[in-house]
Amino acid sequence: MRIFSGIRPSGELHLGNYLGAIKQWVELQNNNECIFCIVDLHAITTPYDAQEMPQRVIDQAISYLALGLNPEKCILIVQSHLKEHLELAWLLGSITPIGELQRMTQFKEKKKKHKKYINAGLLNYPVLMAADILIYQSEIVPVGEDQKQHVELTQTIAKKFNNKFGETFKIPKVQMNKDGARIMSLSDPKSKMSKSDGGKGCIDLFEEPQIITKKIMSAVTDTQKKIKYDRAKKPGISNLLNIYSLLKDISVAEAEEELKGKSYSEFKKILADLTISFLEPLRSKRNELASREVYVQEILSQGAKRAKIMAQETMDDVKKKMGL
Ligand code: AQP
Repeated sequence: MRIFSGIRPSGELHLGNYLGAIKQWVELQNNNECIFCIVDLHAITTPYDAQEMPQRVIDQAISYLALGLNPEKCILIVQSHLKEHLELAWLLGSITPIGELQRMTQFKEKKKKHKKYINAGLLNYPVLMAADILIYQSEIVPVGEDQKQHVELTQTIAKKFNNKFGETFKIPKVQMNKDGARIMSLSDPKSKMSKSDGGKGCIDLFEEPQIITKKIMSAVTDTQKKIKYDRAKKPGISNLLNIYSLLKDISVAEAEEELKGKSYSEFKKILADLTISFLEPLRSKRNELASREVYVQEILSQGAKRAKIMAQETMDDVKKKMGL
């Protein structure tokens, strides 16, 4: 299967990005043709620092490698290195109804959050995302739940194009990791863990162990005592159980069984230690790679060369079909 997915270099990668997306990528690269992207063109649709961007991109590539992406098994690219993504986005924009874009949940949320930064790029984000996916004739898009709506819009756009101009694009399917699809904020377990929220609710993958412990120990729970999964009534504890079961690769029911009789603070301490020991080897790998930036740049430039061949093939076909 051809697979595509990406993450914005808009901050440090967090546990939600890992459990929702990257964990799946690491498994999928073994038996599929995967393209994983650093979507910097999407990152400029919300406030960012242009001076910091080049380093953010390289740091994210280093993190991808440290987390287990293997350039011998997958293609790693930076979105802005391939102008074909933008070219296709413009063409797809011409068949995408504005109403579809205006009803996207992410657009509505980001519009509320960045009141002084409501730009056309933010509205058009899903069209560029559709281009990212369709340009490689991707069949599967592994993402967290928050991106499901955008992949569904990609399907709509692809079908519309195929109907109007003739069979061109494969229709991609969304793939979500059942339990990791939505990791919630530790400080507000009704909102998703998010890079730009940072702070107490978000565990960065490479942050200091003492800080991880502090954040988990102060995670919002409830006034009861029982460690039981119930998203509606016990969102905090359910989120912690979810994280625990994913890090241990066991089911939530097994996690409940293991933790039976423990107090909330005992559970939090166990989870903090587990998270730290899970992340420790990844941190060492990242530190080791941090001194090899030239090697990492080379991986990205090789990735761009390989991806360009696929992207150009699709662009030639699309332009011909559209009479351009
Ligand atoms: N909390 C989450 N739980 C599960 N999956 C998540 N993802 C993000 N947060 C969670 C998944 O990670 C991938 C990359 O997302 P992104 O950074 O490109 O965009 P995002 O969804 O907007 O991520 P953030 O962390 O919320 O970033 P900001 O704050 O910059 O907008 C996607 O597959 C996403 O589903």
